[in-house]
Amino acid sequence: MPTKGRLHKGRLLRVAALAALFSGSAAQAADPLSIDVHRDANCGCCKKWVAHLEANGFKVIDHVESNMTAVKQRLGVVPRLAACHTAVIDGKFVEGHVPAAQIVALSKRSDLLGIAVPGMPAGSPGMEVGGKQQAYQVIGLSKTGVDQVVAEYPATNL
Ligand SMILES: [Cu+2]
Repeated sequence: MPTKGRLHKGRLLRVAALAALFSGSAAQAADPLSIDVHRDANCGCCKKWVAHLEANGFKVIDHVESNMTAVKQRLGVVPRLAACHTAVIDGKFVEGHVPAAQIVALSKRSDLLGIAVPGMPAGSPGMEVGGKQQAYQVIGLSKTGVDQVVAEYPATNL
């Protein structure tokens, strides 16, 4: 049955391509991007980051956690990339104060386990403190465990 198998696969690929086309336009129109956010109850900057996501069209599912260290371990956030809150979208982690635009860009990166803004840099979304702006990077963690810079802020010509 090898011939039959091949035909079937080709048809599946076409259906997948069509589905991708349709879901792309649907996300633009009505369907907000849904993201799970895990945070500590007393985290103020986490709530401000959630507000940043909502302002950018995300639908946030809020989870108040008692043990964020355990959550990060479960979701594959390595300690060197850790910040405060940990979000999950489409099976990938989003750690710390990542700008919404980078979460949208993450959907095209099947090579990454997730992205992070380590620490709590001033001037990142949710970390606005009197107009202070620290330079920071958005780091992607590859499936092979390698860090790579996916974006730099404030935006340069990278
Ligand atoms: Cu924070």
